[in-house]
This record gives sequence, C-alpha cells and structure tokens, in this order.
Amino acid sequence: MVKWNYLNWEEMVERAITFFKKIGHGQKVVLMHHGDCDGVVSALYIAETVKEIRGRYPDEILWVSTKSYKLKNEKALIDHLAPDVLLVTDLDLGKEPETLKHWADVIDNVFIYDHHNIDGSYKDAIPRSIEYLNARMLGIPRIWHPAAYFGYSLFKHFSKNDYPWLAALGLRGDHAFDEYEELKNEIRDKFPELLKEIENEDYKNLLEKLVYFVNAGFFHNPNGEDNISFKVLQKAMKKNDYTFVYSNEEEAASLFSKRQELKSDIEKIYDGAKDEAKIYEDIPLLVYRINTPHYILGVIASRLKDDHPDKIIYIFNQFDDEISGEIRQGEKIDVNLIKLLLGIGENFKYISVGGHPRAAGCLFPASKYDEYLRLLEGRIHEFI
Ligand SMILES: [Mn+2]
Repeated sequence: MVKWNYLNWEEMVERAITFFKKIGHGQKVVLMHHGDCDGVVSALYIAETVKEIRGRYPDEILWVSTKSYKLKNEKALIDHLAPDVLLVTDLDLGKEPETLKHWADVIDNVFIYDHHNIDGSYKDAIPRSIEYLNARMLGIPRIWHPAAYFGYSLFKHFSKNDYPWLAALGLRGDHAFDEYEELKNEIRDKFPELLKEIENEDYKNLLEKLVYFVNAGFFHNPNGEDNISFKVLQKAMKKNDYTFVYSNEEEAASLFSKRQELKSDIEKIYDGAKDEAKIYEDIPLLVYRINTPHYILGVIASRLKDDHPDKIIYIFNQFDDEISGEIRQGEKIDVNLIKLLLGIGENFKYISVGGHPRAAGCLFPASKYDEYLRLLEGRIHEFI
C-alpha cells in the first residue's frame, strides 16, 4: 500500500523491512535495478537482504539502462517471468503509470524504491497496492537519499557487517557521498586509503576510481546484456575487498577491459568536442552534438564544464528518433538548470526532463532539434 505521510526516514525504512520480511522461500522474486553505480550498489544490498531473509538470492536480477526508461523489453521479460514479488530500485517509474498499473494487476507484491522525482501526479500514477518509497516524499529540503543509501539502511537491519565501503561507493556514484558525515567518518576511520588523494589524472582518490570502474560496466555496454558490474561487486563484497573491482582478475578482468575501452572512447569524443563544439560569444553557452552508443554524455559534459567554468554546457546525442541532452554548468555560473530547462517555451514539449539544479538532462524528438536550439538561445538571453 502506498503511504504518503511519512514522519522520517526511519519510518520509511521500517516499512521496507516489513515488506521484505514477508518474502517467502518458495516465492519467485525478480529484482530490477538501474545499471549505474548507485543502482548496482542498491541492488546488491537488496539481493543480500533477500538472501539473509530466505536463504537464497532473488531468482532473476535485471538491469536497466538509462535509455530504456520506457521499459519495453523489461516489461515483456517480467511478464514472461511472472514473479510473485517484484523489487525495483533507482528507476523513476512515477512517469510510467501504465506499467505500474499493469504490474499491480498481475503481480501480488511490488516494491519500488526511487529518489529521482516526486510530484503531485505521482499520487494518481502509483497504484495503492504497490509499496512505493521515495525519500522525496518526506518533503525535507536537501534529503533525497540515493538508492544505495536505501539499500544500506535496509541491509543494516539484517546483517552485522554492512560494508560501509560499498555504501560510500554507491553514494559517490550519485555525487552525494559528501553529505553523509557519519559514513564519511567511518570511512576515514576504517578505510582511510579510499579518500587519500592520489597523483593520477584520472581520479582524485580510490573511491572515485571504484566509481569509474563500476560505471564502465554500465556505460560501455551497447548490448546491455551483461550485468558485469553487479557480478564483480558481488564478488568484492564476498571477499570484503574492494580492490577486487580493479584487480583485472577473474570476473573483474572483463570490467577492466571495459574500463580501458571506455577510456579511449571518452578521449576520442572529448578531443572532437574540444575542436567542434559551438561556443557562443554573446551568451554563456557551449553546445556539442555527438553520436555514441555508450552512455557517456554526462562524463563528457562534466569534463567540458571543467574546461569552461564560465559556460553552460549542452551535449546532445541522437538515439533513434529522439535526442537526449546532458546539461552542466561551469563553476562561475550559478543558475537553476531545471528552471532554465522548464522555461524554454510554453509550446515546447519534452519527452522528459530531470536532474538537479547543477546537473540535468532532457529528452525530446529529434525533429525538434533546430527549434530547441533557437528557444534555448533566447531563453539564456533572458534568464542570465
Ligand atoms: Mn540513483
């Protein structure tokens, strides 16, 4: 049952504990998660929680790429699997009322944790029989606990070892680690080497290195079939040794090579962006359009942002008949990117818009590209 009036995070986690405790040994459990670092970490904690409770893991674990938010294939696969219990983490499904309604009709127990978004329409979109939790429901400013934090909070109730390095990794994946003082102190205390600055142009410290590797399994995965990051992290958790992730040994070897391939792709695309990006003179805007099957737009946008601290960075990528945009802003710019995006023009209809004030994304039909650019230029003129 969806409950909308939680007092605090603890109450929300209690609610999840009650749901999970009811999962039976004989039930068919399917777990579906977003494939990025936060999503993988949360899925791992959830899978281990299921194991603690009933002695075996979920029967199927599926990962979802950012580009498949409409979940066409996943929906068909879930229908085929016909689970008794469906667990979903780190996916914004309030936007998919038909999918939710369908699951509510055919699956007895559906649990969803998300933290991306919450708005008035979700109250109608989410069927009452689904157990839907989202830290944004609490309505506490700046509290939007990433999915990894949910997994960590849940797992703590069932296990003595809560693998703080794993929680730190998931939170760092969503750029939220700095906000968790208690966990940060624990890491400083037990795993100081994770936060020690290293002389390496690729990463500031080992924690960041781990995020790059885990995300490589997600970003550099055009066919989307292999849940390699999950498998590698699961083994690292079993060994309780995070160095396994970048060890180039056993299962980790495949993640290692993905990381190398991804790195060289990023270099190539980034070099192209440096030469070909359109930099506006009269407004603080940089626009670059690329085509890549990998989910690395955010990485490229972040690097461009560091090189152009006085610009708003737009990276566009076409996929089938849709264009996705990643938006960042340089240090010297301070605008709310969501407001900027939403105020683009009353008649412009996005397929979706999301993110945070300093890092956002959008999706719209490819046929609207020229119109969008015109509107964007005008919008920045008046907004800045
Ligand atoms: Mn997340």
